[in-house]
Amino acid sequence: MTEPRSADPLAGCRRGPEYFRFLERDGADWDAWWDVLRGRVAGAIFRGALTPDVCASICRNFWNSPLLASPARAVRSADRVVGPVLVSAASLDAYLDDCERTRPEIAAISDVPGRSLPALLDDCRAHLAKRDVELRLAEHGGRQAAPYKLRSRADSESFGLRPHDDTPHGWPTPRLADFEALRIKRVCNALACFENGAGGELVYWNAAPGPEERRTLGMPPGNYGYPLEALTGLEKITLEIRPGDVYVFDGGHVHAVAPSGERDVRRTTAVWMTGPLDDRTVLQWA
Ligand SMILES: O=C(O)CCC(=O)C(=O)O
Repeated sequence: MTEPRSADPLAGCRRGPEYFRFLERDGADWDAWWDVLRGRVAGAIFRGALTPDVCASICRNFWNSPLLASPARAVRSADRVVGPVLVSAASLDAYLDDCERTRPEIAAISDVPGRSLPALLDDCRAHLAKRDVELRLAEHGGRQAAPYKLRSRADSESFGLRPHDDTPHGWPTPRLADFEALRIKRVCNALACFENGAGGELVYWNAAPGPEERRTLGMPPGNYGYPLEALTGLEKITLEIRPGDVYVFDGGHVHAVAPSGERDVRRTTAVWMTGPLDDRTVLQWA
């Protein structure tokens, strides 16, 4: 069977079945996480890694946060964010200012009874340390990035996030050129879901476009979303995302958040980026 003509520009950037899949586990499995970071498999999802009580407490803190009142740097009006938004920061210094401004509030929102996200990240750090790999926050000029941001999206009719990738090809690099995170070998997205209604799945296409494919599609450097026509006919995974799930995936593959099936949806997550800087260091930032 011939592929639809529109899928041709991305035909050369597919991966085989051993790679293009999500490992699915009940609870956290840091070996699986490590397999994603070192490029053995596209993604991993840990179902119920956070308990319903932890998720409910974090949501309560998030929706009551004083920093939510002015989501000045949110990318779209439907977003509610506590934490920095790197891609829309005016400069690296402005981003780091935002990291420092929001750090105490992010910690306070996450500080709930039970095993919360910081405890899970400590486990991940300890697991990597056993492999002689240091997990640390990305830095610049002695200042540290945020560990994650908290974000809620409220779309009901359109994609919660349009198809995009998170490689540096799509970043506004001149402003951020000196950030060490730009030098990582593989960009991975990591998330923890605290609440979600119907819909809002992660849609993940078998295409990891590089600069050449982006040029063929007519996408200038820094362009964010892929045209939907370019994805027609491509293999994809649609992954249900539930409260309590923690997941990580290769951010070089085109991915999107599906529309919600509800009128008044809250899809609230912690979001961060991670990836290996070298054989001994994994960076984390938001
Ligand atoms: O919310 C998700 O499941 C995916 C998030 C994502 O693609 C992003 O933040 O770039």
